[in-house]
Amino acid sequence: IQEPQLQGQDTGMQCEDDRTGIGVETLKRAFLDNLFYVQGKFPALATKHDYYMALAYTVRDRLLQRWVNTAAIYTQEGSRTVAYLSAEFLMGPHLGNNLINLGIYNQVQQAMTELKLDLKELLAKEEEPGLGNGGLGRLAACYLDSLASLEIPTLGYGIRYEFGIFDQLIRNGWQVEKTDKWLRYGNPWEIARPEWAVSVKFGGRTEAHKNAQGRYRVRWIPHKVVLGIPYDTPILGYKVNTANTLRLWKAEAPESFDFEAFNRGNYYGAVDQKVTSENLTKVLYPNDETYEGKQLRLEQQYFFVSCALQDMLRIMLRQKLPLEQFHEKFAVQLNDTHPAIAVAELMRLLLDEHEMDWEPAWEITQKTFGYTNHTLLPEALEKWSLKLFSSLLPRHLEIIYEINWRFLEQVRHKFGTDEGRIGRLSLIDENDGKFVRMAHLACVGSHKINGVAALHSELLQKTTLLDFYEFFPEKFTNITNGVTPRRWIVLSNPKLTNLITSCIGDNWIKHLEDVQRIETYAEDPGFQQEWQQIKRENKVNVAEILLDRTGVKVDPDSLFDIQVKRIHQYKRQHLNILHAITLYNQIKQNPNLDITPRTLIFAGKAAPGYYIAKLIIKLINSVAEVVNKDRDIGDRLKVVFLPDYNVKNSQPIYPAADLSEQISTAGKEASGTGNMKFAMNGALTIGTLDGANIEIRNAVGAENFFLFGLTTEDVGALRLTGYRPREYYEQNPQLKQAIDQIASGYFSHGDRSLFKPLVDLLLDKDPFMLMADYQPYIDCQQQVSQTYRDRDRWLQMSILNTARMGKFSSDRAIREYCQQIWKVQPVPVQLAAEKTGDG
Ligand code: GL5
Repeated sequence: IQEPQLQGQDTGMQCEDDRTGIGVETLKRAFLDNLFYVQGKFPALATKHDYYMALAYTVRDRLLQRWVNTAAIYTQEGSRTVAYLSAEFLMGPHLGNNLINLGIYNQVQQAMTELKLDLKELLAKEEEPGLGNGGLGRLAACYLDSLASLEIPTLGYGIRYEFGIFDQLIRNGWQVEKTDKWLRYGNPWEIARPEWAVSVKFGGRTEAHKNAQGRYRVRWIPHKVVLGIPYDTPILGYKVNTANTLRLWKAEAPESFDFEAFNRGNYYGAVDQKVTSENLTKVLYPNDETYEGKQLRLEQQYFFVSCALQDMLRIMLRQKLPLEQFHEKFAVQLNDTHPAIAVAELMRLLLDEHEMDWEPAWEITQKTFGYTNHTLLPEALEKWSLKLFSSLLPRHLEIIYEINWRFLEQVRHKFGTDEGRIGRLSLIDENDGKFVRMAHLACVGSHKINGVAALHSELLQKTTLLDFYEFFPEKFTNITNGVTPRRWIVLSNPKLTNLITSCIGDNWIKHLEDVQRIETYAEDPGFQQEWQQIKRENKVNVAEILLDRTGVKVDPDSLFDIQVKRIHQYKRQHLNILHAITLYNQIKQNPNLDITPRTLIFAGKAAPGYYIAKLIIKLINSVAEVVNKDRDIGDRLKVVFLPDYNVKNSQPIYPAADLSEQISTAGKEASGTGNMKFAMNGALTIGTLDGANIEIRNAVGAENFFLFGLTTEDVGALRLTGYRPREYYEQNPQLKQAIDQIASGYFSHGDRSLFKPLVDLLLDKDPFMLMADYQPYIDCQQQVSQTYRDRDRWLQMSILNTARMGKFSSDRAIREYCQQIWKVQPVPVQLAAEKTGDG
């Protein structure tokens, strides 16, 4: 791995400090020292996990110098800061990433080898913080990496869930969920900051009172108070000294022991409050893009938002900045509506706690927030019943009513009394019961609203947020998602990294547009040969993983056709499986068929309560069971489901793909980010015109992308004219055969009832139009198979995909957020040693 040379470091062995030095001898010494003094072990007794911990602390020591310097400079300069509010941060393992960003991967590898340890094995010991469900949480993590790498002062604010996303086991083909106890053996990357704890109120009532100046004010008398304790993790940028902070909040009881209850002899009652308070941050809700109107979830959202805003106010006061400058000090981004209550909370803090008047408080609030929408799916639109909302946040409801009243007055002023429009725009939904609409609160309370890909932003303006777009079009913009090339190329695909760097140098790691320069080698036989060799080695690696975790042996020379993401009907893993069944039937009907051998790899979690998604997992495994053991099929087709998809398990997958499946129903996938990770690593995409696929296709060239299927307009038109899925089934013998086999128990040991709900859904309603897209998909897959046989053509396409993915770096996305929304500038960090010029 090519490594950055960090400034301000003495790499000579003699005078290196054990906590900052990066020479191999120093690293070894520091590592053994940490093994002894932190883990309390010596080599003869140490486990692999002890070694991992010792290494993690050794790396953390090297981060701390930068972290402390960064904080000092931000404090000293009172820098304008991005506060990224997100209910999810899916960070993935820290160790490998920190080694890359510190630029010490090779030295550490050597140090471990000299100590007869294998760095890869130690990296595998890290329990990843799975504090997110999927794309939205991982996007937040990529953005933190880019913000630090671009030297933008940033605080990430979220929740320190004690249990993150569940671990997935596959038992008899079904998903089984297991609690994710990621904190079990301790977390070396975080530092608790109990001195910055804050109190968060819930429930109770409000009352009016007069302040010292005789002015009317509101006081909130809560029913309960919970303490928020911040836990900080350093986020180091690549090739820079900037180390920003991810600040996650844990809930605790203010007084963890009730002496009154204890003295009454009620021991259990005495600890009760502690238990209920700590429940608040116990577990991440495992639903992706579906909200559940649960009280605990609203409590989580309000809890971390209130902690974050109080923390920002504390920082302002410490820096002696007047609160009128809140929006100048902080640009606060709402990652979806999960933190949207922040709009009402900032108003409350400014009005009630800091006695500001409504107008200035509202101006500050609107100038502070930006809102990113991440999905158009109606089931994801958060709304809270007034009953629940008022019982938990009575003061916020009053504030929301006031915001709404003033807002609707402006609407009337602009559009006249159009009651339909007013009803649609209102922050309160009165259609079927009464609810607070969180997306509306976010729109009204922010100065910018963005979607996450061009199509998605366009659809937001034309459909879900049309009325808001008509009212304040100037607030709307698009920022297409991106992913960090540090984790998703450099760390995941070291061989490809070395090949690219050997040709064009390593500037591309910070400026991914530069990777375009490998285009000149796209037809170079020597380069193609190396490209192919690397892909093959990456596939051999995944073949070993699959054998180890599933017992299925796959051929690394077959076409690796991969779909990894959350299991959702709209993502259409079941369309992919219909293709698998079709290939299977083709071979069975013609056993000598000369087809391009394929390995279909699936991975992904289903929300525990999402029955159809779980049935799709069962179907994939059931088809796999039949296909993989059929002697007629041999190595021509294999189907594998890799259990427990998470960041760690995904890292080897992207580099091993020949084909990336991005086959959602057009108009449903807001952006997608897996699509970007695959293409950057040289996979070709088979995909619909959905989300960022459209922009990826434009970037890599239509001739290097396998396009099929209905467009968003087609989907809408078909729905309007009356969609009859059963007709496609009746008119297409291949499709009919595949569906009939599923229905007849061919893949379920004769059980006809097992997949009936899925079959009925497809034939009667087919909400995601698999039946309509089936034949175009099969035809397109046929084209994929043919192209794969033309080795040179395929390699050229693969190289061009990587070469043209520059736009999809999260660095580009973050630059756009900085310029268009946050108006924030880089603040470079120098280490103290650099400033004084001595060591
Ligand atoms: C999502 C969208 O579904 C993805 O298309 C998008 O790439 C991602 C990040 O913007 O956001 N919305 C969402 O709630 N999850 C997503 O992955 O979980």
